[in-house]
Amino acid sequence: MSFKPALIVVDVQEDFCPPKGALAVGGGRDIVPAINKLLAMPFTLKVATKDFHPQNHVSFASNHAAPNNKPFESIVTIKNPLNPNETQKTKLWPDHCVQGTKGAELLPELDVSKVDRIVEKGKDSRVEMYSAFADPFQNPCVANSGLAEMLRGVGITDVYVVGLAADYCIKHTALHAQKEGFKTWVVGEATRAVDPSSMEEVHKEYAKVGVTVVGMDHVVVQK
Ligand code: VGL
Ligand code: ZN
Repeated sequence: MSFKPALIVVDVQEDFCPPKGALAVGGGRDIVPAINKLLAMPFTLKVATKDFHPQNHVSFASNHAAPNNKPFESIVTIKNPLNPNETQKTKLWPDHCVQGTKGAELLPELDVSKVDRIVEKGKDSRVEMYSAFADPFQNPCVANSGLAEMLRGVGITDVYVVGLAADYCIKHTALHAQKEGFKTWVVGEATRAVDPSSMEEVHKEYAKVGVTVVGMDHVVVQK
């Protein structure tokens, strides 16, 4: 079987980065040199994703009533809008990556000229969408970005995931990619976590399903 790797650069956006991001991840900007190095390599396809929410998005604490509306803390139950019998518990955040705002923009230092496709996610106000592939509902899924079809369309076998945040969108995108049948790799140095203390648990989840964390020196684009 031929080896065709894709690079998925997840949510390298102003709102996830110091100094001014609404949901700034510690060291978020520091991963750009590593990501630019990867973007210079001959992956079969290079995709950048953007968290791209409408102002009325369900994950914004500002759209919920007190007392269960504390950003970074409150957990709310949301119903599948297509099937009220299916529910998900989800965390609330400060308003972030609102469509059309500065916070939603990719970092200017990211080498976007090397990116083949941009995928916007989290556009359906009714559902959270950490995975760049789809929302977490299954029965049925509510928002599919088309990413899996895009990757299969060019025969991708392996997916390398980098970007922000390691414990949310990276984790869910990597687990989803592996489940979709792509051999999935996460480049550790090219990610940062909202809560670094959660990463041990994330790595255990990866080990269980076959997602592999690699260093920059072990990224392979040709076999
Ligand atoms: C993300 C929290 C809320 C992420 C997106 O990109 O990891 N985290 N929305
Ligand atoms: Zn978001």
